[in-house]
This record gives sequence, C-alpha cells and structure tokens, in this order.
Amino acid sequence: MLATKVGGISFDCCVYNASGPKTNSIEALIKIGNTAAGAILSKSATLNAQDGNELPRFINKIDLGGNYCNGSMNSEGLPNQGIDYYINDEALSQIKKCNKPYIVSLSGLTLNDNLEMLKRIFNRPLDNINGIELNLACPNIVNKPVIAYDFDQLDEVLNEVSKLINSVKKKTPILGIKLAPYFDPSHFKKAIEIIIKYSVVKYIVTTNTIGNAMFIDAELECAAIAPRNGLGGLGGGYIKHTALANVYMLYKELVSNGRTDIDIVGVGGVHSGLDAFELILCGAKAAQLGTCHWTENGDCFKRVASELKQIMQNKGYNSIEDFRGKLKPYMKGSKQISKMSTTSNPKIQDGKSKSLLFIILPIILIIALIICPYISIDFAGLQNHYLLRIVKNN
Ligand code: RRO
Repeated sequence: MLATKVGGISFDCCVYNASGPKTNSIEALIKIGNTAAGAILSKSATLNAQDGNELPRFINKIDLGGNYCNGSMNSEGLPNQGIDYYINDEALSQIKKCNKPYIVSLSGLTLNDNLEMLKRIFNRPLDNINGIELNLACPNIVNKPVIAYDFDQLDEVLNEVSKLINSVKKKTPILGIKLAPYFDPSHFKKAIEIIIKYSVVKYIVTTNTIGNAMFIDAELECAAIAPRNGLGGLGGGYIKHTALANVYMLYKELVSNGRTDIDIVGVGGVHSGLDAFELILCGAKAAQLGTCHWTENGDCFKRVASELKQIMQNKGYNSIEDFRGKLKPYMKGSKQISKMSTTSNPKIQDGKSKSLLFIILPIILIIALIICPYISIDFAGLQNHYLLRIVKNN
C-alpha cells in the first residue's frame, strides 16, 4: 500500500529518514535499516572526515510554553566520517543485509570535492549503492553560500556532474539533488528551468532547513547555540508549511514543463501520517523524517507509516498514486486548518487534552459541592420573593 518509486528506485515504504540526525555512523544506518523506513540515507559526506562546528550546535524538543512544536534548529557544520567510510566494502556489506535501498548523501566543500566523491562511488559495486542525494543546500558552512540559492552556481555544478556521469561507461546510481527552501515564485521557476536541462537528475528532495534562524536565551541574554554567531538551520514543525509549498510549487513547475519523470521527495516537519499525506497530495513520492527521527528514534517510521496507511484506508485509497499530486484548489466551505492537521503529533495532543480533563473535572465537582448548599438557600429566597409578589398582585 505504501510502496513507491523514487527516480526509479523501488521502496517498500514511502517514509524514510532524512540525512542529518542519527545518520553519521554505519551503526546508526543499520539501526534505520532495522526499522520500517523504506530506505537508508547517510549523513551528507565530505571528501575527508570532519568534526563539524563547535558545541553546543543544535536545539530540539522546543517547548512553546507547554506544547512541543517538534521544531529544531542546528548548526552542525557537516560532521561526518568522510566519503570512504560510507562506501567501503565492510559498510556496504553490512548495509546490504538490511535489504533496503541505500542512498549516499554528498555535500562537498567544493565542486571538485563533489566530483571526486562521485568518482569514488562510481568505482563501487552498483548493486550496493542505489542512489546519491547531492546536497546543494547546507546552510551551516562558514563562508560557503548555499548553492541552491546561486542559480549560476547551481547550473555550473549540475553541468559538471552531468558531464561526469555521462562519461562513465557503466550504469551509475540514481541521482537526486537536495534543494534549499525557496520563497519567491520566480525562484521555483528558475530552479526547475535549470534542473530540467540535465537528464541525469532523476529526483529532487525539498526542502533542507531554513537557513540562518536564531534562538536566544533571554535570561542570559545570549545566543542559544555557539557556532556562526548563533545562526542555524530551522527545521521540524516550524517549516512544515514551507516544505508543503516547496513540494507543491516544484511539482507544478515540473508538470507544466512536461517533466513528471523527475520525482519529488518531501522533507520538513513530517511528524505524523497526516503530514506525510499532505506532502504526497502536493506531489511528493516519498517523505523523509528528520527532526522526528531525532527526537523519537527509529520507531517513528513505523508510527508515521501506519498513520498514513490508516488515513488512506479511511479514504479508500489503495496506493499513494491514487492521491499523489491531486491537491485541489481552495473550495468554499473548506476549513482554514483541518481539525486533523492542527497537530503534528495527534498522540501528544490527545494525551495532553485527556490529562487536562482529568484535572479540570474534579475541580468543577469540588466547587459544585461547596456552593451547593448556598444555591439551595438562594432558591428558597427566590421562591419566597416570588410567592410574596404573587400574593401582593392578588
Ligand atoms: O551538517 C549540517 O549542519 C547540516 C547540513 Br549538511 C544540512 O544539509 N542541513 C542542515 O540543516 N544542517
């Protein structure tokens, strides 16, 4: 029911992990392989291993005065073990045992680094690496602007990557590119105009975190994380609606260019089956979990997948293709926010409202018991008052 194909790679389940949280080591990737996730995606690799930015460098489980909004912010700075770690024989043979597609994320510090990492992947056995997610949108590297925002650079990178792939004589893993969130209609258009020139790009992942957000510790009057003057990429619940719009707008652009052969994977604020359902309605073929995987561990894949399945069953859908990309325009009478979608994690909200009831009901009961005797005296008084008036009137 949840099976899908991303750029031609078959997934048993359309819910899988985002690159980033809990993806740095082979042990962590195998853990993902042992969950319900539809694929295994590595942390973005650089050519050489690096430690990333100074600590502390992330915030999650953000408390908005009682309710977790499932948001996050990070300035990890690409901590990873270097490309060779993610594609060596031992790693590949262990990951293969999980029987899921394996996708390696790349985020070279230079174009040459990206090309070198691609060459190393192309030298590996293809049946063990199914896809490459070329990350063109990391917001946290000092002095490195986001490639996806610089359209000339985006064009140049895709041109060079394309030349390299086309020069390889054997079949290469499926290429996807990860984009940054766009906020202006002209940018969706421009990005797609460039991407569709390169037939090597088989899918788009949208969206990376919203770069350069800030959290402040008002008590200490300081930035809440250490790197880059406290700036980091905003993710999770905060960006769900930006992710929905990015999937929707890019999908629309692809359709209007007749390029539905390029798939879209949605990422950003998915914490429930409903979130995944909404992304698919907007055109996504799969949904990645980042912040949710970070805060909830590997069980999140099974939970989100079964919630999505339940929604599909309730609506009579047998496959995600029954509703994918079929979002209708606004209709009169539609609620601004559907009751279902007011929460990213219905379980958390349900639990909270139930426990509130358990507190409020006994309080009402105690107050009622205290004021009951006074109410009866009052009734007697009222009765006398009206009886007197009736007698007087007569
Ligand atoms: O490692 C990071 O700081 C990081 C990366 Br590579 C990315 O793509 N997105 C993000 O929010 N953080």
